[in-house]
Amino acid sequence: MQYKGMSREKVIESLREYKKKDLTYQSGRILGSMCTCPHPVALEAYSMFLESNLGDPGLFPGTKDLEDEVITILGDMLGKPDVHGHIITGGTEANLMAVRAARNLSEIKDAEIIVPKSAHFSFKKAAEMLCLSLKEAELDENYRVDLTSVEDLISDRTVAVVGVAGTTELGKIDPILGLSEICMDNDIYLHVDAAFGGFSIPFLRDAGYYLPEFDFKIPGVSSITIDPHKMGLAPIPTGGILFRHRKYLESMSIETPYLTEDRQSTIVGTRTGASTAATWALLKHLGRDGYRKIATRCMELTDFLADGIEKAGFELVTEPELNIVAFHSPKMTMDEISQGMMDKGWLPSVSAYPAAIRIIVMPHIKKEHLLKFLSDLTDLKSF
Ligand code: 0PR
Repeated sequence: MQYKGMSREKVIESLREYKKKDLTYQSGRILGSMCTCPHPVALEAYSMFLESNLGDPGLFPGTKDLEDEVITILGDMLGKPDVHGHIITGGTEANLMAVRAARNLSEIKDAEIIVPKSAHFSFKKAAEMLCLSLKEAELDENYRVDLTSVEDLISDRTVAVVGVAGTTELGKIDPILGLSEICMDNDIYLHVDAAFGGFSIPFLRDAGYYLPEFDFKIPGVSSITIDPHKMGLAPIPTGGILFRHRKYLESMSIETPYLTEDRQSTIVGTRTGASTAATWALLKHLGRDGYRKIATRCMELTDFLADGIEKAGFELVTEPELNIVAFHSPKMTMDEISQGMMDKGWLPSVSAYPAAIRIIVMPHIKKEHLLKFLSDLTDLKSF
């Protein structure tokens, strides 16, 4: 570290240089991210609460009230206003908390969890940290978890089953109702990872899209991950974890002797209140109607893009269910498509299963960006 400090001007000027190297959402070049430009109201709220720490809520009772309200509103959005949970750093921490609660409440030794093959890699981290074995259930022809495969994997060591509402690679919604029946029959904890779909499925259903139920209205669902920093338009880091019963949070609470709360269930200790304030502001400012408009616009652009991709001679891997389009070509390899598009300034995201180029049509994507992308893709085909 240098001995003498730099002037404020020099610091900011240097930071601007670093920032220039970053891509921006506004440019329309970020096509494979689940994050987006935070909404201006969220930014204003975030900056008001920068010093607030929900790790010591007695010092920040106003922020704690905001968190309680946010959890109730999210619970209401997902079929159960009287849920218990926290605003945390993101989907990884939420999934880790859910699996931890399931493990802690069970007496089983050498416990196992069952996740679909399409589950996010955060479950691998969770299994490793919590010393659990991870079993992967097969998918059906529509890339949703196969219920028979889940049933076959269940053993007397299974402590949790996971279903995904909006898979990372294809945006598919697993049959949560079927998983709930299996879990209730076997008395197993069911966690739904709606990190991506949680802020769009309820609103698309309002708009008349035919999408299945996935939330607490289904009786076997024990917990749900829902990330405001994805389709919720909140700044990073903002995740959410909701539990049906308080006992799940209590199962992992640790005594905190000198803080203003007696026990803490979150993994992170010092925890920003700014994310909570931003989420509260968004829920109040946009309301159900605002989120419905955002989700519907993303779906309209998704359909436009999917149509254009087919017209350009490429093949969709599957019909989009949420705002993710995945495609490949019968004539070009994935490397050829990916390199060709990179040469034109795009940074395509390549999914592993199935191998495909994947575009997530987030709220920062405009029609003009997609027109340019489609024109470059069509050019690629003519080589
Ligand atoms: N669950 C699901 C279904 C997810 O898709 C993700 C992340 C997570 C959990 C974990 O969430 P956090 O990353 O908030 O912990 N999905 C994206 C992914 O890993 C996240 C992402 C975001 C990736 C922006 C790239 C990017 O530029 O692919």
